[in-house]
Amino acid sequence: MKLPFFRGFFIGIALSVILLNSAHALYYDFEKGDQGWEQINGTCKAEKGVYIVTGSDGVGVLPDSDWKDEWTDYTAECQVMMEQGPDNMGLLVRYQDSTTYYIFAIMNGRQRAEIWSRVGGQYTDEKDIDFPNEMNEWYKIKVVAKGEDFEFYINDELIAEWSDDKLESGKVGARTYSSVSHFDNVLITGSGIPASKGEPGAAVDLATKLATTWGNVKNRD
Ligand SMILES: [Ca+2]
Repeated sequence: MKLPFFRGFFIGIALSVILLNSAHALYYDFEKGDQGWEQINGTCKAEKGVYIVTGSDGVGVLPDSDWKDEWTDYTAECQVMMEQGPDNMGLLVRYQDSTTYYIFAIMNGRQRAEIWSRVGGQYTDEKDIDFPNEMNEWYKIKVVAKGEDFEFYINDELIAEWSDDKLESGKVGARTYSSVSHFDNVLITGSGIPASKGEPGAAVDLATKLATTWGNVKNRD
């Protein structure tokens, strides 16, 4: 009578491991350089374990070789810190080229967060949210993109939701406007996105544990 119970128990654990870790990530911690990130505008460099973007319209994006256009829905997050202001630092999603993307930015000068679109060079201020913020302080910003629906988080708190259909696909980048800003721990999860070496959660190690667990389950037969 005990065997079926234990078998179910172990299968349950194995399935939990699969479900908890099905979201693999692209992950950039910049500890060993820029990890192939491409400077588009302004000055972008990896230094002392962070990615520093400088300029009015300073833009760096992850390498094309890491990305597939079919990854339209994803969650992108990073940590940001403004060293010199006064304007803004932001995460880019659905980035298609140097003139076309969505921006989620913390604006130091205006003390708020702002959502912008830029399409063919045409900027639109889509949404503004009051958000007091300070120089030299790290913030975690996150965008969830799912079809035409978007969620925006700062320090894991949902601060805005928005729907838009202008841009259906595109990768992730970092941007500054009239600031020197630091970016770190860029993490992108979503369906089909593979595991990265060193990503939080160490998916490869868990896969090994999972195989062991399944082996144990089989041995119990
Ligand atoms: Ca780092």
